[in-house]
Amino acid sequence: MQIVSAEVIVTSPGRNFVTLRITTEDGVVGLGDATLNGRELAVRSYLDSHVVPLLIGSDASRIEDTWQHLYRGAYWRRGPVTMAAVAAVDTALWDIKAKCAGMPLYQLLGGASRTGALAYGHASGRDVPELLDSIRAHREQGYRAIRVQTGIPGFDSVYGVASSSAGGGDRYDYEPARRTDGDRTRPTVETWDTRAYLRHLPSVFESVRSEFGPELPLLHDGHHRMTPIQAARLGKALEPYDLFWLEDATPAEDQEALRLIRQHTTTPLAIGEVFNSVYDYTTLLRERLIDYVRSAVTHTGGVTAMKKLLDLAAVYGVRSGMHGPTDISPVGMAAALHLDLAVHNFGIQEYMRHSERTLEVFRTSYRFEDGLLHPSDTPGLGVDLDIEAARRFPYQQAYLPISRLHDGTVHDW
Ligand code: GCO
Ligand code: MG
Repeated sequence: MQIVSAEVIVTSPGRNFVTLRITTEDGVVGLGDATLNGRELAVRSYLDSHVVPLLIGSDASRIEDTWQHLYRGAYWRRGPVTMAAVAAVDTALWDIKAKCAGMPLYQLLGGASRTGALAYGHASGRDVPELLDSIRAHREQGYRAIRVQTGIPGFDSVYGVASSSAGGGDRYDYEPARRTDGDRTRPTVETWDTRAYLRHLPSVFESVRSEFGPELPLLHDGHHRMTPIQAARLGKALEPYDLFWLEDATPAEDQEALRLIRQHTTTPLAIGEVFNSVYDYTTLLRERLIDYVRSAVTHTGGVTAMKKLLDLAAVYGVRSGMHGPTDISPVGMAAALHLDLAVHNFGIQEYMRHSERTLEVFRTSYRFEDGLLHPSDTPGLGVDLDIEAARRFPYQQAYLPISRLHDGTVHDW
C-alpha cells in the first residue's frame, strides 16, 4: 500500500493548525496533527523539506518502521519541531490502517477499557465571582472536572484567564496565542509576580470548595512559573482543597525540581505538555515524582510513541492526563481520545471546545456526553478535513505572550 501523496495543510479557522494529509495508491486518506503553537511554519518546513520526500513511494502499512526511520534516520533526535512532524506522519498512518481495517482506531490499540474518557474544562475569572459563574456554566455544559484559573488583584492579564470569561455565551475556551497585525508585530507582554499569586490562590480554592463542596475534581495549572520551594509551599497550602492535580509547577526542563516539591506535599503533580519524548520522563517515572503524564500525541511523536510512554508510566502507577487545549487540532484530539479509551492507566483528558469556525474545517465525530468523551465508532480517527474550507482561512502569524517581572526581567510564561 504505497503512499502516493503527502500534503501539509496550514489553515487558520480562528487559530492556526498544521495538518499532514497522506494518501495511498488505493485512495485511502490519513490525517495527522503537527500544530506547534506560535511556531507552526517551522514544522511545515520540516515536513515539506525533509519528511514528505521520504514518504512518497513508501509502504503506508509499516508504521513502526516509518517511525524509527524518521526518528533514527534524521540522526538529530527529539525536539518539538521534529517530534511534531513525526507525530503527524505516525497519526496519519494509524488513521489509514484503522480505515483499512474498517475499525475505529481504539480497536487496534486493544479495544475499549471504559465507556468514555473523563474530561476537564477550563473555568476562569478575573475575580472570584466571575470564576464561580464560569464553573457553574461549565457544570451546565456537563463537565464533571474543572480546571480553576483566576486573575490576581492588581494584574491586568494572567495566564489561563479568558478576557470575557463569565462562562455564558458560546466561548468556553481560553486562547493565548494572539495574532499579529498592523503595528503589533511582536508578542504581547504580561506582567507577573509569583509572590502575589501565591498569596492569592489558596483563598480562591477556599471559595470554590465552599461553593461547590468536596466532590468536584479541581485542577490548577502553575504554567512553569514557580521556583521549586515556592511550588512546594503552594502544593502544601492547597492540600486542604484536595486538588486532582497541580500542573507544571516549575519550568519543565528542570525535572529534578520535582524531587523537592514531592518531599513537601501530597498534592498530585502533573507535567509534560512541553515534553516531546519518553526520555523526558524516565527520572520522573522511575523515582515516582509525578502522578500524571501531560504529553499530547501531537507533540510526542504520535500514537506509537504515546502508547509506549503510557505503558511505561503504567509500570509506575502513573496515569494519563493528555494535553488538550485548542492548539491541539481536532485531529490530535481524536487521536488522544482513541488512546484514552484504550489504555488501562487513563486518568483524565483536557478538553477545550474548538470554535465553530475550526469545526467547519475539521469535521469531527467524537462526542462529549455527560462529562465523558468518546471518539465514536467511525473507522480510523473519525475526523475529516474539508480542504476547500481550509483554503478559506490562510495562515496568520500569532505568538504566545511573554511574561516580565515588574523590573522588566523576562520570566517563564
Ligand atoms: C494547558 C496549557 C495551555 C498552553 C498552550 C500553549 O494546560 O492547556 O498550559 O494553556 O498554554 O497549549 O500552546
Ligand atoms: Mg498546561
